Amino acid sequence: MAMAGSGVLPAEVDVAVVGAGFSGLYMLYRLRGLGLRAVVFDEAGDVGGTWYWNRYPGARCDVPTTDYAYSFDAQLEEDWVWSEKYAAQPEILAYLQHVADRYDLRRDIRFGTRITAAVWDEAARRWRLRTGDGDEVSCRYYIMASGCLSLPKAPDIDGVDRYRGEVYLTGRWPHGGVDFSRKNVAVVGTGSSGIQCIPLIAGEAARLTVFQRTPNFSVPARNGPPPPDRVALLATDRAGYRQAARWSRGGVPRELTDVSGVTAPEYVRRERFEDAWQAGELFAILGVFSDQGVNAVSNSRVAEMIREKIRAVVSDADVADALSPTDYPFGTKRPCLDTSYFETFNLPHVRLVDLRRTPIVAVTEAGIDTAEESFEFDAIVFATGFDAMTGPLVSVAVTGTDGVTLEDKWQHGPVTYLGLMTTGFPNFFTITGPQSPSVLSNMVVSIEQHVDWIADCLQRLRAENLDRIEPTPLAEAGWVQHNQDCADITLYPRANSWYMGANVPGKPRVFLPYIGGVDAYRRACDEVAENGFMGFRLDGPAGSRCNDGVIRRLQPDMAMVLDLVASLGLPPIEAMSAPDARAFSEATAASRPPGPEVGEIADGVLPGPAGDLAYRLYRPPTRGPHPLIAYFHGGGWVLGSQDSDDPLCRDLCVRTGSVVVSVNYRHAPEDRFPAAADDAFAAVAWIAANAAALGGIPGQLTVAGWSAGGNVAAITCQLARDAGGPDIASQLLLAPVTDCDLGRPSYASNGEGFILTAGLMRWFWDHYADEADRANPKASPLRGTLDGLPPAVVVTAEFDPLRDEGDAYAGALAAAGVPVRHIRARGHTHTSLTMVDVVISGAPVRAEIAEALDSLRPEPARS
Ligand code: N01
Repeated sequence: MAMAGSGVLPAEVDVAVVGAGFSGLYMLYRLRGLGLRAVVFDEAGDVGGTWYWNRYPGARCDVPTTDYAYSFDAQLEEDWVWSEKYAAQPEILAYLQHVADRYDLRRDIRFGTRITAAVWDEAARRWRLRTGDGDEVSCRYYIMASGCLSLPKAPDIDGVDRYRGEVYLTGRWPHGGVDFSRKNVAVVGTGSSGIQCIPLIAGEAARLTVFQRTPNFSVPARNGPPPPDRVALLATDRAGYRQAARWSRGGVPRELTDVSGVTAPEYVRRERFEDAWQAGELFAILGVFSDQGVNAVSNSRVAEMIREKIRAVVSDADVADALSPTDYPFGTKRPCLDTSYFETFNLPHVRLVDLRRTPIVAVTEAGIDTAEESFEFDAIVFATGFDAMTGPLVSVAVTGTDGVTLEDKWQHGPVTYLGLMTTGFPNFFTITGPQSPSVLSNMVVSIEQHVDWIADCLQRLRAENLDRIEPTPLAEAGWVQHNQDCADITLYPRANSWYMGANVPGKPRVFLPYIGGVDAYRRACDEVAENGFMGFRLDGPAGSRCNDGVIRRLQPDMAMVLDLVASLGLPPIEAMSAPDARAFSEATAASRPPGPEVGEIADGVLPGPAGDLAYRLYRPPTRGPHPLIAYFHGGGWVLGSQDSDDPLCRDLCVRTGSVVVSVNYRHAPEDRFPAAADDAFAAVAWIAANAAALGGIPGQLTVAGWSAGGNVAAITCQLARDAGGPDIASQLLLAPVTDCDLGRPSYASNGEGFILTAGLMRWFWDHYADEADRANPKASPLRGTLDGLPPAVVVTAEFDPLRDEGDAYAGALAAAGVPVRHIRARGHTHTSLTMVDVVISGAPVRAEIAEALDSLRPEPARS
């Protein structure tokens, strides 16, 4: 057989690797270091991977070369000097060839060899691989280092085979280059490949026609010498710089901003944008504002400033318009770095055809027919992209345990643990696989992290006399969920991008990479390994073991908030006096986002049993009358006011279309049990009696509250039932205090580290009620009689110490025959749902709450 490696292909090796690009080369280097027998296969004629195939004019990296290089060998770094900030393809290929030579890697690489099939042999605990030449090799471990963007998408246009002129695919460019001079050329596609090659082809061709289906955001690369500041940093502290990259969000050290694109003044927004524009770096333009990836308003501000730049460059206003993306948020399709891309469209021999206005009908023998015109060309360049991330993996017929193929298993989208392995395919690893940061990061940093993790794993298995590793279904399902949670809080799923699989007809629409960040991802992988390879089943001669579990269960934005809170090292509230605790909670509330706009906000007072009670009324922007919600704030009967849950009340008002009346009540320790409950009951009676005057629909009153407010809301419903009024249509209890027993399991599992602690709850109870009073249903509504209560929406949060008592209340209500919608907020904490526009993952839960409340209303009142 044809081999670039030396000797005959061995029948058995320890490890087989597919791909000889950045991943495969470093993997081979590490495997050799472990003394494992390894063989690498690559279809290409030499090393390089992406940089072997993508030889089109203008092909360059889009992460600066100071960062886009291996870091495993400081001497290699010292010895290799990049000529440019963004090196061109020949230089990157030369670098990888140099690496192959330097470590004598080629002798274990079979070039021109494609692996077509891989079958797991459970009896032998080995993979059996078949090459395109029909050879077979068996290996203990099988590693796909096949890249994320290595399988070009076939141009899905009618008649492509009919065309008689020259056809080029950017991802499979001829080695000798192409001479476009004096030719009439078409380029189809305006992704990164199109945007890089279009200016160069325009510089050579007699005529160039660009067929654009979706305009792309692009930023001038400002290529030149490698950035001197970073070169200097590397010279003084290379190790520190690389370590910072490994623990950065995207694999390039960068200071993250906390400037919001929503609240920052315009001059600050422009200044920050202009700096990023001048920097000519993807991570700079993707990080102008802290919230541009998750907030549509913030994002639209960056997008509009880029469109202004396009309009300033492109002289024909219609062409500028067509080149300006408007129908997806900035960054949600991979933005590009360019050199004179938009300027190219000012050249007289370059024409843009906007396929949105005149779609391609077919490729003909002579050129391309659109709905309006027939074009003839000497050459067509397809820059039409790739079957990204999953394509290269499922293009090999990989068959795991029980005869299931990877393609079958992933028919609805990739299912992995850490983007490294997948259940049912033991000893099979993917480097930068789907559900790992990969394409959203500096690839080289992510590649090194994966290779190191896999190498360390194989070393541990050998040391422990184990030889089989496979993720558990539980761990895998948890990781898939976590990936989706991370993507769901961003704007990314809104775009038809290759990140979503949307560029390949028939491919499932699933967000493919992990968007939680290189740093967070590395932490998760490290924790898994440190916890006895949590979520993996390990087997071998030494026996079998499994520390099963889910590595990330918190909602990712809530986890970030908790990390931030922990980093501040704040004193515990329970160590403060009540006045200090109130001042502290008011100060922290002052810096939060305000919540949505409502129609009207008005303050007032209503009569309470021991004097006036202040309230704040929120009216929807729509015409009334509206349903009414009497709302009671949280704060453990000690803290808070009609002001404290402002963002939540606005959100409730807008989502439910209700007038919300948020009532303050007397607080402990000044006014102890049962002052809060008595005030709440009196307030509800007054609101019900004044429903029409408040703009509410009489008979449509919901009593609601969060935390201690949920406690007094629940009690009010019991008191109203016993007193024969006021008439309450429904109750909404958000993470309510329902019982004085602090011994439930959720107090133990969630009592520390989730903002509301067990210690703080004790402090609240101590301030509010004597021991003797706590079991009274007016303090612990769970101990009251529950039949005949209004229909309830009860919301409990997975990581709340109060979860179990909330669950118990929902269960007891249902058992008493009360209609209940119990919403379990997965991955959330006690405070999550109140953190409007901070914990974005709380929004769908609040939407569900609004829908649940609506479903409890009588038919005619439903929205
Ligand atoms: O591919 P793409 P790419 N008719 O999928 C269009 C990396 N990369 O090779 O958007 C008409 O982005 C398609 O239109 P639409 C980088 O991560 C990096 O350019 O689907 N048009 C789109 O305009 C990048 O994101 C560098 O509506 C059709 C284009 O073709 C990724 O690789 C350089 C069509 C494809 O764009 C992929 O980039 C190059 C059809 N039937 C690539 N089908 C660096 O700078 C597709 N299109 C390092």
